[in-house]
Amino acid sequence: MSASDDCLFCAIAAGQIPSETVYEDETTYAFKDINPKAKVHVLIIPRKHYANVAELAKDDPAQLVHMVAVAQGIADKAFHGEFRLEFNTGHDAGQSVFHVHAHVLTGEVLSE
Ligand code: D5M
Repeated sequence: MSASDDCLFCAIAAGQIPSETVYEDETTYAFKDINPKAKVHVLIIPRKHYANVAELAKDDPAQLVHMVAVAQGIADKAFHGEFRLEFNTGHDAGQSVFHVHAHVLTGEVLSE
């Protein structure tokens, strides 16, 4: 799937819109969520555009596996390796940006 010209997270991954980088490599970009729900709240995205995690899993499962490894690395540094990983999938599930992103919540003991 090609990048969408009006996709916020494509623009962030391309450096066209500023963000606070946490991790990056050739395929993957991670940055601080603008509205943190935990002491450490990072979004991990593939540089390639996929609308949601189901599309990503179908088209490039290795990229999804890599994103889990990136989440683990962030949590290893921030909070003895423990973290919550969320993919809101669809408007009615709370997805507001339609470029797949993993929410990594860590850095503190999480309730629920
Ligand atoms: O999550 C979308 C998330 O994206 C939400 O937690 C806010 C975050 N967001 C939106 N714009 C920005 C920018 N510009 N920088 C950093 N974080 C941002 P969803 O699961 O789609 O509701």
